[in-house]
Amino acid sequence: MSDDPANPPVPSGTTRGELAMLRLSGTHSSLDVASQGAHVCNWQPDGGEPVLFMSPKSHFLKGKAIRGGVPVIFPWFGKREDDPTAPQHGFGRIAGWKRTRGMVDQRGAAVAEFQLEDNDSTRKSWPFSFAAKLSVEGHTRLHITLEIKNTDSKPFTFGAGLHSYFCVSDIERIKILGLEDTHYIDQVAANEVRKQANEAITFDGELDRIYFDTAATCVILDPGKKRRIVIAKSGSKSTVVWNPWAGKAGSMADLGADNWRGMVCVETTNAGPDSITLAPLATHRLETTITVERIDSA
Ligand code: TA6
Repeated sequence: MSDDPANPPVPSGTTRGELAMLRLSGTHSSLDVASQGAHVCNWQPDGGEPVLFMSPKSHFLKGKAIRGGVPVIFPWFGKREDDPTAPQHGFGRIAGWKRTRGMVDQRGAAVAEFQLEDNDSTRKSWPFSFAAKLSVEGHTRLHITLEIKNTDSKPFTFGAGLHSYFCVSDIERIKILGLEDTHYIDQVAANEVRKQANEAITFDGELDRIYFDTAATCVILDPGKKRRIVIAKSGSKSTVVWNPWAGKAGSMADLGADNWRGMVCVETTNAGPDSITLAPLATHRLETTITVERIDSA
């Protein structure tokens, strides 16, 4: 059971703030998922600490993005070039998804499924018919799949992401492995394209990068928590790494100047040049699998 103030235990079929929240306690881990955004808010292996970061200042209000967990980004990543009024990261994370499954299965895995289809509101900002399904399994690992089906009569192109926030001991003490020698768009340097040296990613200030042409598994090495978090993926050729640092965090009401040290985002995405074009009736699957391994403090 979570004793983390940012992730108070919630019984299954309950609410957090204004949002319906499903809580499932499997044989190996517990899982909280909000129906708004089909948003995985907490995954905690039994006997371990929460793996996903949740800001203690996060709102749980209808129509507002949740600051932490795994926001579902769809049908665009970041800002809309053609419509500055459109919500950043699309409507997927703030829409009301329909829960179609929620149980602990016979293996003891906590499993849930959510569906979202186009409606008058979505078509106003994105004039296409689609069927989206978010599946999550919390067991010895956390496995999340976002399926997008084109139910329209014409092709469409979209961006997407599983925008995972991870709990870390201290952003200045962790390393991220897996993106060595990989090109990235540097979103804190006028979107310049740069190349990661043959070394791990470390943090000494705001960092916001869209690594592209990469299907690599990433590892968050966290000696302070004596653990490695392994993030494997499929259906994605881009990985976004982000920490806002003190300045930007201080300007974010739902994060605050004293919560940025304990988080890092390593996001499984179709972002930047990795947008997806689907023909009618075609489906795209974006998957992330998160595993936690104990290490001796390095
Ligand atoms: O994680 C990459 C990013 O696009 C950053 O630029 C930052 O904006 C972050 O997403 C959070 O976005 P949000 O709309 O949730 O504040």
